[in-house]
Amino acid sequence: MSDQKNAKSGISRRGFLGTAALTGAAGFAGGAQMSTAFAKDSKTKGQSGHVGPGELDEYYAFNSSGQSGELRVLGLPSMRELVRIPIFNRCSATGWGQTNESKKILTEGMTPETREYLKDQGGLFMNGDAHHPHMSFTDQTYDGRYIFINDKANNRVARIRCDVMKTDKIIELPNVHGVHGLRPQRYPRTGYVFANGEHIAPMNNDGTVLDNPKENFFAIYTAIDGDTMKIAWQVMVDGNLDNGDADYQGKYSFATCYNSEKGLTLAEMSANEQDWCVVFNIKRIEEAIEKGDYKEINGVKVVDGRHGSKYTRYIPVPNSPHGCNAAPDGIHLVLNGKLSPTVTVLDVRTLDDLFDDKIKPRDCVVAEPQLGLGPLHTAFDGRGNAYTTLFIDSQMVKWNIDKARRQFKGEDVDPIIQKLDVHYQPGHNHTTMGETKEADGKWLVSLNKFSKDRFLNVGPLKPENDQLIDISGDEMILVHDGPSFAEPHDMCLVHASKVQPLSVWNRDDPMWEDARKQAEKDGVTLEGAADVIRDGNKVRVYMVAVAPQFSLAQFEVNEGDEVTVIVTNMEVIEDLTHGFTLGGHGIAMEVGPQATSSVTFTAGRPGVHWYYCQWFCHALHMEMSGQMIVKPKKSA
Ligand code: CUK
Ligand code: CUA
Repeated sequence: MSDQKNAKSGISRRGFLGTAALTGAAGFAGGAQMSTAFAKDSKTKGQSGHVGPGELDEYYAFNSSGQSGELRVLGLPSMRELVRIPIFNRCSATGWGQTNESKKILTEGMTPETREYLKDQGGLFMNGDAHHPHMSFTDQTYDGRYIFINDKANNRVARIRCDVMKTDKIIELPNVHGVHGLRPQRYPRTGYVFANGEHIAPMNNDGTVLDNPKENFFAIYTAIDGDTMKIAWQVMVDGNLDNGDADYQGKYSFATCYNSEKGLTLAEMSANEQDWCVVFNIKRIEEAIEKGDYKEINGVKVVDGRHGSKYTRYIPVPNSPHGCNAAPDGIHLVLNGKLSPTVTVLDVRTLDDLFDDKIKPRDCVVAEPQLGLGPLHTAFDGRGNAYTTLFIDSQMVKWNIDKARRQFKGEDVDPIIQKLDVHYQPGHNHTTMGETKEADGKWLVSLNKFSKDRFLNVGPLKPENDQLIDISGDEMILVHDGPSFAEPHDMCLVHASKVQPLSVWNRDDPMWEDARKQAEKDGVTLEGAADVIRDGNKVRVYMVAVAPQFSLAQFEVNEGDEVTVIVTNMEVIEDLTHGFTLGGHGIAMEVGPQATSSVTFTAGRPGVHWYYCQWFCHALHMEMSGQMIVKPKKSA
């Protein structure tokens, strides 16, 4: 199949994508009649998605929440939401963004420039755009340590601890504008977390260079050390960077580019019939860092990976490619054409020769099947089949990688096995364990951007639709519609056996290290505290929560004092969370079993103010309360 043909189809569809799909008139690819057929099928054959009362799901689904800024944990196949993990957002339930513990995590990885910018604006970003959650790997499969996730809005990468399902590190990436694609290294372990800078900008973006994007504007690829959450190195590249993945061997990583033109307008960005996939040679980049072949920019070692560099290769791909997905066979990488109806398949075994200049970039392409309109992302079943989302066609297409290779060589075979209507306009899709060597081919989730008529009308802002599809048999069968709020982009489907979360916190957890150090200085034992420590106009109020009481029923401060309340939950049994809410002060925090949480505020309102536990914990939960007495300045 010629690139010419692909490119033509891409161009002919560009108008469609621009005028219809992207303006909200999307979704007239009729799915109604098909959905009835599949709903009936799902009752009669295939696996059951039903998980009865008291039964547990087989998989965790770590679901990004896009512009909601958090991570949602679902059970699969039930698609029940189990918990939400705040990351880049502000959370009313847990106090994320307000407790001292969360503020430390939200601020310690900020660049000095951001810290300065936010100084008079509360000190924190209040939003994030979380796209790509992925679990850490050991030896090509999930190891249950961490989930890493990007914030496209404010150039950050966060790490979530899987033992407590809480965010423990957030770093801002200097030199980067819009962290989009994110993937952990698969082998030998994570290791690096690779993050794509989506937007091009001047390297020193201080206002001294404002124009001539082709000459002066670049995108930055970042490798973060997942263990320390420090930046290991960055690579400056031509074009922009969209999605990415890493290989199964620990040698190469990849990023798609949809704006090789370095354009500003839509017409400029989609002018070329081919953009590319950038391949990063990890070993050579590490050698460059060792030898000193880099520039230090804003405190980071930046390697030059532009055209002609020995650290990168640029493989032409039609047309504005989006998703980038390594197959569990450890051999194939699928680049999803978006404006081309094709996906481009690379064989990673050819890459050594490419870097040694023995072959040309397009010699790495071993298949380029035409699948349908708007291919965005691909998932795998571990049996040699791939599943690609077709945004414009509103379909999931199942195809066979080997057949696609044979077709590419000229054999008369059709790699497409089945097309299933989804509802509507799918972006990412995910298979159970599908990005690991343990891909088990049981379930597929299609993250559809539009739900239109699939749920009760909730007004103009409608949910997205995460659809569960049984892929265990020869045929894909639609099993479940799952509404979700703005806006899951990506999901990570992990077998439950890989993750062993705690039920109660360990008292020596580093999360409240600062509170513990302060308590020691104050001569207070957190685990048995009922103390008010005055330190000038700073007051530290230490208390313990055991249902249904706080150890302090009352404390007194002066108007204008800076008050820190430190609450330790001494429950030893699981599922006994307490909280601390201070009325009229905008203060609320979660205190999990065996955890300490703290919050600092100014006592600005003289009078009597009740605090209470807002987590229903006991028959006498309503009585779990106390009073803060604020003495007015004149009487103090
Ligand atoms: S991107 Cu959203 S549909 Cu941010 Cu992973 Cu493709
Ligand atoms: Cu403690 Cu409610």
